[in-house]
Amino acid sequence: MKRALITGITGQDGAYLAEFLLEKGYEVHGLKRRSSLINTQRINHLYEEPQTPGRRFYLHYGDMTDSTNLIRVIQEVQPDEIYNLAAQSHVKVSFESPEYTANADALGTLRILEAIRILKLADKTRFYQASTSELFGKAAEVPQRETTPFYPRSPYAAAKVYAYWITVNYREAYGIFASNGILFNHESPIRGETFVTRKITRAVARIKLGLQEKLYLGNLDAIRDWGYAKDYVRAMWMILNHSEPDDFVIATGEGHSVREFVEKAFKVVDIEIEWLGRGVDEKGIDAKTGRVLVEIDPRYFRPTEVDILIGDSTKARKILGWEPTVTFEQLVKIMVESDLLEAEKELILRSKGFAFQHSYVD
Ligand code: NDP
Ligand code: GDR
Repeated sequence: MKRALITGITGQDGAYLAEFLLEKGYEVHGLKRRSSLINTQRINHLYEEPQTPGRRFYLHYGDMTDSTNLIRVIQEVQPDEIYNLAAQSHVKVSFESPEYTANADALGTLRILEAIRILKLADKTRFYQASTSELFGKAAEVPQRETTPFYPRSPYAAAKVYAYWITVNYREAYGIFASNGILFNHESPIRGETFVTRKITRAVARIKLGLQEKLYLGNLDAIRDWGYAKDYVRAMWMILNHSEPDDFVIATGEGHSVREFVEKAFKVVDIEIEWLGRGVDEKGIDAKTGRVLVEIDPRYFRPTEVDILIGDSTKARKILGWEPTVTFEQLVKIMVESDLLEAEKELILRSKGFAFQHSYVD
């Protein structure tokens, strides 16, 4: 039985990857940081009692900023594969917490690679690094491929550039099977609520059911290549189980603006959006009623923006045989429908007189 260690197991990708590896018969270990509130919502369905015979799912307390803890967990687990998904992953937040982002995202990656080296696991343990299309930033070409030069545009992206190169360096210097998956944006019903896709689908569902008035957004012109997270965790496994360590772009090859995402999401609930005005005065109105549903709030603008990311994943398609299975339209529909169910739950709670605590989503 293969043993995998996933850092960031409580996040979107960590949860889907854990499910995927358990289905493949792996023993799965996850690194979870201590939190004052429960942070395992995405993986609670995978939990096994410690007494369960043939148990294959384990969690370990840990943090990417704590070397000794990482060394101890890796020593205990002796993993065949490490998927390094833990990160302060929000681009806008990285401008507020640049030093922490560098510590967790850049040095955190180094700490794991060093642990593999110190524990003499270089011949046993394969290492996957969660690299990102944000490496390309203000890219010199569209679409972006493995050979496109990096031009990071945020503290997050700069930290991930370090993580990318230290992964390549440990592969070349110490012969570790270490690979980068350069993944473009990927989304799902369990995407964090402050990323733009989930913020939109959640708001559309709540507006449709009368729980919310408006959606405030930043730059509507940004173009992203949005895929489905389950397709992307499969790519991570394919990258680590290839015969050679290598770096791969994973993307759908299709770009859409934030504005288009908004239109498509409202369409799922039969609302046609019309746009009026320009720049910060732009508004999205319900074409039938004239009600303003979308407004711009400059607080969501970034000091430096990434205008257009569209990936060319020809290399992964040819060498790994990876293909995405979910289209942009399907993705938007999957997310809106799931958020409609969440909004319905909220309505039921309210109708029964339970004061519903609105969660802080900014
Ligand atoms: P999430 O933000 O959903 O999850 C991040 C995970 O990292 C969470 O489990 C979080 O724990 C954990 N984490 C954060 N800081 C630390 C720390 N200091 N120590 C230990 N754990 C920590 O991200 P995604 O699942 O979307 O992304 C997974 C990885 O892939 C990230 O590295 C991200 O940067 C990268 N990536 C994501 C893309 C995407 O479109 N989703 C695209 C390309 C790359 P907690 O739950 O406690 O907060
Ligand atoms: P991104 O994702 O920065 O691409 O990073 P995000 O969804 O945060 O932003 C995408 C684009 O939408 C614009 N935008 C807004 N973004 C947010 N979050 N909130 C808003 O209100 C809003 N309005 C407009 C942004 O300016 C941006 O252009 C994600 C993360 O998962 C990273 O960890 C990962 O590496 C990259 O994707 C690939």
